Amino acid sequence: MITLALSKGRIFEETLPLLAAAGISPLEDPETSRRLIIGTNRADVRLIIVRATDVPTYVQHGAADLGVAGKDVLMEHGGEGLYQPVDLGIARCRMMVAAPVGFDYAAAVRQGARLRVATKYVNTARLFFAAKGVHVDLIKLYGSMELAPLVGLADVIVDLVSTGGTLRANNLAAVEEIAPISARLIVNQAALKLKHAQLQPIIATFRQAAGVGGAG
Ligand code: PRT
Ligand code: MG
Repeated sequence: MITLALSKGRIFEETLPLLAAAGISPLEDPETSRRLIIGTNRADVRLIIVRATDVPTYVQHGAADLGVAGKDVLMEHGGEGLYQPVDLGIARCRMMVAAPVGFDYAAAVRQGARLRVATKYVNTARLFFAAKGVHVDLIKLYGSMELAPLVGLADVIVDLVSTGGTLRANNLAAVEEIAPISARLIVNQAALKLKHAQLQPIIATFRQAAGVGGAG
């Protein structure tokens, strides 16, 4: 049995064409089904539906052989025990530092000001600002980071930006890019050896399908 960990929403939707290319189609839609284990047309392949941030954990411990996870999630997790063979080029966005319109971020950095940073990506933010030599107080949030600077909880946020609509709607602006983000195929390192014959064709098909899509 091969187990693939996916999260609902954009990761699931954008992985469907890649699964189709590998001849795999889910028997249920996770958006409407309450099942967390979903069978496929292939008796030897099943999907498990977990939170986006939990995908690397399931794969790292071998509870799933494969998974699809955002680069943001992987940077924060650390990627330990994971093989990352393919940049799938899906669920693209950018990880950015954003601040209220009018906040002089460059001046604050130049003057060595201590910045209050609200984010769910505390590990990534810590490394990023440490490398710049900027002193930060990190404030861990689990969602709606955009609110924090508006009510005085933080000076800036570290969050994902796609269209920029959410920042604009909250009178915030991106001030620095941390990394371009896309989703990666991740594989448990032990499974890659033990189930090589079963996993290799799926990995190869995902690589090819991602390439055909102009990404990867
Ligand atoms: O939503 P939930 O709390 O259940 O979990 P999640 O947010 O971890 O999952 P999901 O499905 O929202 O995101 C899964 C993955 O999609 C992330 O890990 C990213 O790799 C990727 N991705 C791509 C995004 C975005 N684009 C994105 N725009 N994830 C989140 N966003 C959010 C962003 O955080 C911000 O709140 O969308 C908002 C900004 O979008 P724009 O278009 O207004 O700029
Ligand atoms: Mg989300």
